[in-house]
Order: sequence, then structure tokens, then C-alpha cells
Amino acid sequence: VEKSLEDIFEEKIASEIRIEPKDWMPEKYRKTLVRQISQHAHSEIVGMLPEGNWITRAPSLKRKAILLAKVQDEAGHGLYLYSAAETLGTSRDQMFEDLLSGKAKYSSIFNYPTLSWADVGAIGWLVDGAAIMNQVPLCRTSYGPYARAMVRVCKEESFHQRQGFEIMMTLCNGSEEQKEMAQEAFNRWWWPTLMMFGPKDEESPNTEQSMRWKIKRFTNDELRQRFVDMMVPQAEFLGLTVPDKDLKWNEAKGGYDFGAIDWNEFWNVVKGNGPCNKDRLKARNKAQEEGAWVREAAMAYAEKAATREKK
Ligand code: FAQ
Repeated sequence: VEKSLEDIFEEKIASEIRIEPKDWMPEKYRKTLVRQISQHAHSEIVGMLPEGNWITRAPSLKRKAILLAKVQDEAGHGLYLYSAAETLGTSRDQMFEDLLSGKAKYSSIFNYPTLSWADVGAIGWLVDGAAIMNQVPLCRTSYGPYARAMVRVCKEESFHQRQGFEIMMTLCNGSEEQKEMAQEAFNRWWWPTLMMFGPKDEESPNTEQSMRWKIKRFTNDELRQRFVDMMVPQAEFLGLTVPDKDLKWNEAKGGYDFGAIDWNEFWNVVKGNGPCNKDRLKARNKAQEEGAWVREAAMAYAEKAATREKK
């Protein structure tokens, strides 16, 4: 019997062979990947804004240089991810247009404000920590270009997480006021970070199929639990209090039980009504307008170079 294209695809998935751009794939697989990878790319790009807010006010030259490098890394991650998504047949211009018009989603976490320098530490420690927890398994995702992009992204995220933890450690070993700043930032970022992993499994419409296709390797709740179990000892080490009165070690499950997440807040932010959603889109649109002359100049240069080559 001759195998159908679908059989070949399913066999590859079953035997952990990567799916590559020119391989046949179900339309829904392609669509899910474009959705997830483009949202991921948009998150990296919008994710530059909260920390970018502190570049001009970093407390020392060294901190400023490190923060600049981190924010630039996020731009690079966005570019690898748009390239990976483009291999599935959607143009970067189209994806970008969807971001700028507010049609496309990006991670809820980047719609919260950065009110103090400690927020830069908290983002590196918590947000990059959550990003790593989610992205290390994506190095084994079934779509080749996405998996390969994740390898380098994860290496850079590890550096980001260390720099965040180091900022928190410096503040926690500093004056009373510095320690308070760290705790206050922790209080504001903890719950939104737990929301980054997405809705709970029963309310996650995409998880089941994405697990079957090995796009996702763990469910939202599995990753969230691992994250809590990893972070609690780190908070203890820093001398910070996790802002959750229901947090408790559960011997039987070998992990922490934690309090209820405010899902109303989550969906509200996802729908565009978080504290900074409008500001974030405004900032991206402004950058697009102000960068128009650079794009035009680059196009003119490319055309000129092409004519010169023909001669
Ligand atoms: N925010 O059925 P599910 C970073 C949406 S890290 C907004 O569970 P799925 C690094 C979801 O899209 C952050 N929307 O969906 C950095 C879906 O809507 P749709 C980016 C969310 O895809 C650090 C609906 O809810 N990381 O950027 C969120 O199976 C520091 C139902 O959800 C990634 O994107 C949310 N938090 O699972 C940069 C990782 N959660 O599309 C700068 C890759 C869910 O049907 C500074 N993505 N939604 O209309 C993933 O692993 C998955 O897409 C999940 C969601 C786990 C995010």
C-alpha cells in the first residue's frame, strides 16, 4: 500500500524526525505554528519596551551597557523568530502589520509598567526565568526552523536571567530601601509572570493538539508548576517573600501548592485592556513611522547596488 502524505507526516512526528519547510504538513499544523511563532516574535519585539524604558536611567555605566546588550538580544530573537515563521509562507510584512494594527497577540507580561530600577532585575529574574522554562523544551519542538532558533535564544536568555538575579541580589544585600524596592517589584511581577504560561490546561484550546504534534512538549500547567518549584528556593535565597499566602510545600506531589491566579486580570490584559497595552502599540507604531526613511534608504541602496551589478 502506498503511504499518504499525512501518514508520512505522522510517522515523522512519531519517530522524532523534524518537519522542515518544504515537507508536506497539515494546514492546521502550519497555521498553529505561524500563530505561535509570530506571537512569540511579537513578544520579543514589544518586550524591548518595558526594559528599554530604563536604559537612560540605569544606575551605572556597567548596568547600562548590560541592559543595552540584553534589549538588543531581544530584537535579535524577534528577527530569528520572524524568519522561522516566514518559512511557513507568511510574510514578515504581514505579521508586522498584524502586530501594529493590534490584531495579533503578544505576551500579556509586556503590558505591565516598569516603575523602578528593581523592575529591571525582577524582569530578568522572573520573566526571563519563565521564558527559559517555556523555551528549553521548544528546542525539541517538531518544526525544524523553530527548534533551531530556540537553541541560540535559550543561551542568551540564560545570560539575561543571571543578570536579573544579580541585580536582585545586589538590591537585597543593599540598604533597607533597596531591599524594599526589590520586594515591591517582586510583589508586582510574580502573578503576571505565572500568567505568562497561558490559561490553565482545561481552558487552553490549543494544548491538546499541539502536544499531539509535539509542537508543545509540556502543558501550560506543567510548566507553571515547574517554574514555581524552581523560583521559591531562589526567592528564599534572596530573602524575599513570595506574595502568596497560600503557597505551601506539598510533600505528596513533591512540589508547591500555590494560590489562585486572577484569570479575569489575565484575559483583560490579553484583550488589550492591561495597564500599558495602548502605550505599547503606540510606541511600536511610532517607531515604524519614524523608521520609514531608513527602510526607504535601504531599498534605494539595494536597487542601486543591483543596477551596478548588472553593468
Ligand atoms: N499572553 O490555548 P493556549 C519572551 C493566548 S517570553 C497573551 O494555551 P498556546 C522573552 C494564546 O495565544 C514570552 N496571550 O495557547 C523575553 C491563545 O490565543 P490564540 C513569549 C496568551 O499557544 C523576556 C489563547 O490565549 N513566549 O518574549 C498568553 O497553546 C524578557 C489560548 O491559549 C512565547 O511566546 C499570554 N501569556 O499556549 C523578551 C513562547 N497565553 O492564539 C523580552 C512560545 C496564552 O488562540 C524581555 N509560545 N495566550 O488567539 C508558547 O509556548 C505558547 O504559545 C503559550 C500559549 C504557552 C504562550
